[in-house]
Amino acid sequence: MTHHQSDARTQALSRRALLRTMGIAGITLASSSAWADQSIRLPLAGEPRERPMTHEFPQKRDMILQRTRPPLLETPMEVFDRGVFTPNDRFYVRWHWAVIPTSVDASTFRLTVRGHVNQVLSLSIDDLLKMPRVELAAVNQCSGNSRGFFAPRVPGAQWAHGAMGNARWTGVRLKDVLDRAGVKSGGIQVRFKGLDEPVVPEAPDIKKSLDIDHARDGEVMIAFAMNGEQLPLLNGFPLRLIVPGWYSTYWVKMLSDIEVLDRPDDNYWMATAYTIPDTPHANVTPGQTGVKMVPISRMTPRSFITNIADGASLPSGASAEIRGIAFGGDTGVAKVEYSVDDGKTWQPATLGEDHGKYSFRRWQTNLPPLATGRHSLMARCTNLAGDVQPAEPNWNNSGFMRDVIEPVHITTT
Ligand SMILES: Nc1nc2c(c(=O)[nH]1)N[C@H]1C(S)=C(S)[C@@H](COP(=O)(O)O)O[C@H]1N2
Ligand SMILES: [Mo]
Repeated sequence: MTHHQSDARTQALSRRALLRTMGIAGITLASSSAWADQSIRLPLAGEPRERPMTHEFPQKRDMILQRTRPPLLETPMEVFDRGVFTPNDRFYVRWHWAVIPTSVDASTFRLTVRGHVNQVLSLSIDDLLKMPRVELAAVNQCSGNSRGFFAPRVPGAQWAHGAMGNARWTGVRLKDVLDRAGVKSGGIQVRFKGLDEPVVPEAPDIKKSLDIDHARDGEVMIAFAMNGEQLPLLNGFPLRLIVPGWYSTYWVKMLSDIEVLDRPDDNYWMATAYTIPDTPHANVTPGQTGVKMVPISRMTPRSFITNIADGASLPSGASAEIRGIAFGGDTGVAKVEYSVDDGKTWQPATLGEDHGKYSFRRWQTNLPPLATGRHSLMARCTNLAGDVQPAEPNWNNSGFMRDVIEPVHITTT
């Protein structure tokens, strides 16, 4: 099947199921006393490395608690070991403002399309459900995923590798919605905003923009379903933007407002926040000044070993399976290789099923028997454009775009 074809499961997504009001009113988003007493140790660059686990957020099971208000919940690595799609109730959560809507009534919800268009639209979920549907698998990754490995440390959430997830998204093409409104000539960008509002009125509303050609490429999607179910509230119920291959800062949640602009968007969230050095891998030296900054955009290839934790010990002489996930960034995975000798030599791993170029891809291999001692296991992904993960970590003062080969250190005894 092509990644645009719906499968039987999502065909079955009923109108009723999608229009169900998502309400968590009455459940406090974060009752501080209610953490599970469990904690998890993350292999971060600096202390503290312990994080509490929580199961107290609506529609979420055990998650790593990075911050309570706004909710920042991380997916533990073991979840990525279980399957190529990240379950909705283990999918990471990130919001900027502490106050987010705790319920949305899908039957009265409207998506506005306005600005440089022939006709202003106010679309109900029902209107969208009547339009042609598309589906694709895509990785949603925060720009700051893995920030906690930056050395020297940078401010911001100290994520390990779990500010990412892969899902099958179902919705309508943004292009079809824009065509319905009729973009006037001179429309050059499209700006997106969700229902969340800043806590203080002077703070800038979160708005993100895409160039008009990108917005109309037929891949950018307004999604109403994730892995065959309505979106969890914390992941943007009832609608979110999907920008395949791009960092999730553009994947606006609770999408309620689309504005076609006839001038470049210079709002804070485009011009100041989420910019990166215009250098390979957004890499600079700490303290370096005078670097040209550009908005973050495409993702780069990454890969992870998911079944062996850093610091694990394995029996020597026995052969062990290693496996994991990889993604190509803004194109597909061409190959995943592994190394057991600190990256001196590399062998190809076996790739799992291809769910489309924006999806996670599973990989696995059997290690040769290793001598007693310490070893570092590595995986590296090359994408279809020939881009390969670097051996040296990048650094920038926002902690964005980490994509280095991530070794897992083990001891064989
Ligand atoms: N409305 C809204 N959309 C948003 C954000 C937000 O704060 N508000 N944060 C963005 C960022 S930076 C990330 S990483 C993703 C997180 O998506 P998730 O919570 O579904 O994993 O949402 C994006 N969309
Ligand atoms: Mo993000």
